[in-house]
Amino acid sequence: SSDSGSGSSSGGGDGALTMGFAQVGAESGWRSANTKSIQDTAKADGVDLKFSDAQQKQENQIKAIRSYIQQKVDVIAFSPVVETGWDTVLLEAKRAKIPVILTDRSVDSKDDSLYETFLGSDFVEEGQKAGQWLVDNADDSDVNGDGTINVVELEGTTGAAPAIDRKEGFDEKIAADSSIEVVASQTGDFTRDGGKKVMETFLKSQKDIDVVFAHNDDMGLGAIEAIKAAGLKPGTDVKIITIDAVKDGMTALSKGEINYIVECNPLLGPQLMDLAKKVVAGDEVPKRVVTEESAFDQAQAKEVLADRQY
Ligand code: GYE
Repeated sequence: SSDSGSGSSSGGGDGALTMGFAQVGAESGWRSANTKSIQDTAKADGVDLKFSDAQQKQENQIKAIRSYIQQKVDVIAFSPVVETGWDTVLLEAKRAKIPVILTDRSVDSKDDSLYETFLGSDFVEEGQKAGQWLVDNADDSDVNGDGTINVVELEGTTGAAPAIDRKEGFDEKIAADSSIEVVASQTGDFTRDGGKKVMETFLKSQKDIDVVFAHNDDMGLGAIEAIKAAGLKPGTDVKIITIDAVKDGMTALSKGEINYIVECNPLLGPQLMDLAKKVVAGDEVPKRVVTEESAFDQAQAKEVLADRQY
């Protein structure tokens, strides 16, 4: 879109591009890899990066964005912790003629002139890949052998795009097999501790859990701890499907403690800096840039583990 952005050479002072980045937090291995990618690329590209960690709180992100507006940065990028409630602050950025790039997570807004572009994964597709794997492996996944595949779901942060979309994609695919049933679903806030605590309550409240679907590796890793503490064998007595494919997740997958991981690529730094330079220069950029990713079973995890960067 047109009027926001080009020509604002303020902020840096020395001519360097100044970016204000409002990060979600440090809730997961994925997030740490994402932060490192952004910081490393900014450094390598000579981008003056102002970085803030919102500790998974929207109000902190809004505060950070307002301070970037006040500091007259050249471009604001952020990964919105939840989908809704951004219009006011994004309008403030627009009025200040500071372009905004959504990174990793998107917003749910009717007005798409409030941001230049959205760079990130297709979370619905990730959920679909997870659900499709379960449908394809349904016979092996009825661990308790009672004809029903009881799935417990560890959801990401309530209201976050990846939590909403991954659930949607998963549900869509498992609908093809009436023996698969999600018997309980609760948020673990994308953290290892959250996943562990929710899994502990599931293990008490649910009978015959066959499968855990965790919206990220960290919650799946927390669930593994809870499953072991209950005297069960993760990956065997309870099948586990997760999303991200960070090193700890891939290690558990190659050890047989997780059964399938859908990849979500956190290394968004290079594409983000590229888009930022174009946006600030007033060049056209696509409204949506989707990251490429794949998925891994246990054998594939063993093959790629040694080369995994994060
Ligand atoms: O999957 C999870 C992180 O928004 C894609 O956030 C990201 C998700 C990622 O906490 O581990």
